[in-house]
Amino acid sequence: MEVSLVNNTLDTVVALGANLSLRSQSPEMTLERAVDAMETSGLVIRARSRFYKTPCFPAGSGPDYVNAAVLVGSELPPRSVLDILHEIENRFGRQRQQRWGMRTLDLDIVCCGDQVSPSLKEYNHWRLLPSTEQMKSAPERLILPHPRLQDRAFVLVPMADILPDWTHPVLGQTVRQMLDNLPDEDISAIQPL
Ligand code: PH2
Ligand code: MG
Ligand code: MG
Repeated sequence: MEVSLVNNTLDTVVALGANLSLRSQSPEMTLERAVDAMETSGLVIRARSRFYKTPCFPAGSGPDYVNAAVLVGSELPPRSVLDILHEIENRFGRQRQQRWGMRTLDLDIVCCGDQVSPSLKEYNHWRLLPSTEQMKSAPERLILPHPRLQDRAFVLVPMADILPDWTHPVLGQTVRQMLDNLPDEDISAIQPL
């Protein structure tokens, strides 16, 4: 499902991921229910990607993920959307322990139109952080766009289902162009369920 409105400041893209069952509920079912919960919480789901099976990043660090992306229309600022997402993560058994640890549900804001937040300087700090430092420190504030968006096929492939022509406000590339920059094997590893 593609939508024509791109880079509207109220268009928030949320990436969904899960790689642990929640009691007897599969990651796939958790994502279905999480989308329902987002709607019940007042977020309008304007488009939804397919669900994909994706190898865990970093490689070998856990079971495969199920990943998806949704386009949320909301009058709320991204910080308020994030509060709703965290509340849903908590309801779905999410425990925040380890950076990049396994999770029953992860809901991340990928971008909000062409907002760069909290500032270009802080965004660039996190985007350019060496990968060794990325393991050790995580931003306390919401950084937009998501600093690793351009590196992650498991975010870009689902996003290409819903907003292929969204242009990254700092890198100046569309979702399709960012995907073209990734190694073929990263992309072919992302399989629709
Ligand atoms: N999320 C992570 C860490 N690793 N790997 C995949 N395939 N998909 C994810 O959503 C993911 C991950 C931390 O949020
Ligand atoms: Mg997260
Ligand atoms: Mg995440």
